[in-house]
Amino acid sequence: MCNCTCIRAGLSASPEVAQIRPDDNPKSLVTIEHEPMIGETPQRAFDNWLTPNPLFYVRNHFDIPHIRCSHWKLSVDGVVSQDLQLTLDELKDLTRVTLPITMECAGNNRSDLDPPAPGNQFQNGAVSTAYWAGVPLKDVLAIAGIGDGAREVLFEGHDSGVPAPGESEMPYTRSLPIDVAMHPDTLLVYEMNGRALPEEHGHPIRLMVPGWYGMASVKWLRRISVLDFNYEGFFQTDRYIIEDETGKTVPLSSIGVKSVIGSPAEGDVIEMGGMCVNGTAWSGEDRIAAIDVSCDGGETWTRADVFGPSERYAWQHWRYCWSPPAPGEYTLMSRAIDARGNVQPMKTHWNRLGYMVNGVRPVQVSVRA
Ligand SMILES: Nc1nc2c(c(=O)[nH]1)N[C@H]1C(S)=C(S)[C@@H](COP(=O)(O)O)O[C@H]1N2
Ligand SMILES: [Mo]
Repeated sequence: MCNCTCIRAGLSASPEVAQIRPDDNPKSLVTIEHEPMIGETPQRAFDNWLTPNPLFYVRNHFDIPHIRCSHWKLSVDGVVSQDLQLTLDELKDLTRVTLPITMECAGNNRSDLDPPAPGNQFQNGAVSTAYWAGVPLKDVLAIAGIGDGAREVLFEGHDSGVPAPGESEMPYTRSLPIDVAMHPDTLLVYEMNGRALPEEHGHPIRLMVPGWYGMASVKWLRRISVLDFNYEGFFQTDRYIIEDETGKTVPLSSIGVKSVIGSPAEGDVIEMGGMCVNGTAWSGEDRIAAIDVSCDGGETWTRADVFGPSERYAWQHWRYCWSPPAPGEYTLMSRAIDARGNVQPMKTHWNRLGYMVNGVRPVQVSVRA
């Protein structure tokens, strides 16, 4: 771990975090890969609305770069009136914004796909929620002054490597359309749940694009370039693309509306009497409007109760209290709808790279007398 002062200086909890305390005694991530480090959030952490930092899923393409914040500077260049070189302190002097945001990796639940798709075989755990604090990207771009003809903003991380056999060495880079970059909720963040951004999550500064799959939120930022053309790098044209219903390939952006049942788990045996089905639901395009639950394999649906915080960019906890009518085998399902009318699909649209696995996920349970 990096021991530089900016990590130690972040230890004071901000007020918004005091309300909902993350687990103080975290264990560890479920390892998917050691080098580069990839790990998912363990199931028991999903009862927490906020994911404790050490249990927040990690998805790295390359080795974690070790950055000394005293040496770190953020370059801003390209189609701008003046190039910038900003220190961490200069960024922190800008207006601070804090938002709770759920981030989901585009490959979350990939292991559900049949036939399987290549890539990290994530189960449920490549999704987590934190309070992120930082500065609106638009405020930094305003200082640089966006020039005529600007179309996109490109973000370059400090990490680099060979992303696939036959490719050359490259840094992790992705761009955003200018309107997304200028959205007031698109942030350059330096704090996570009231602590300095941990090394594995992009220390000292990462981009945070609320509502988009995780790949957009570039970690360990070193350079931001305003472009007058559309960037076509590896992580936008070879990866993070999906075939739509017509077979056309489109880049991933917003997180698809999704709900999952946290408990009971697949194969659980339940005693007759009352019990609660618990879960979470989220959507990139809008807040969650409702979650419906079926206990008969999708024949009939009943509205679940929501509880806990309801925030535009964060997941919604829900429960459905159920009294099984008789002993036997039951198939439980949940289906979310967001305020824009996007309905969680009954089946995931299978795709070659295994992204956006947001179909309804049945859970089989036995009820005994
Ligand atoms: N620089 C850099 N940024 C990155 C990545 C990366 O490998 N390098 N991975 C992306 C992907 S695919 C995801 S899902 C998120 C994961 O962020 P986390 O590790 O903080 O959960 O970071 C994104 N930003
Ligand atoms: Mo990801």
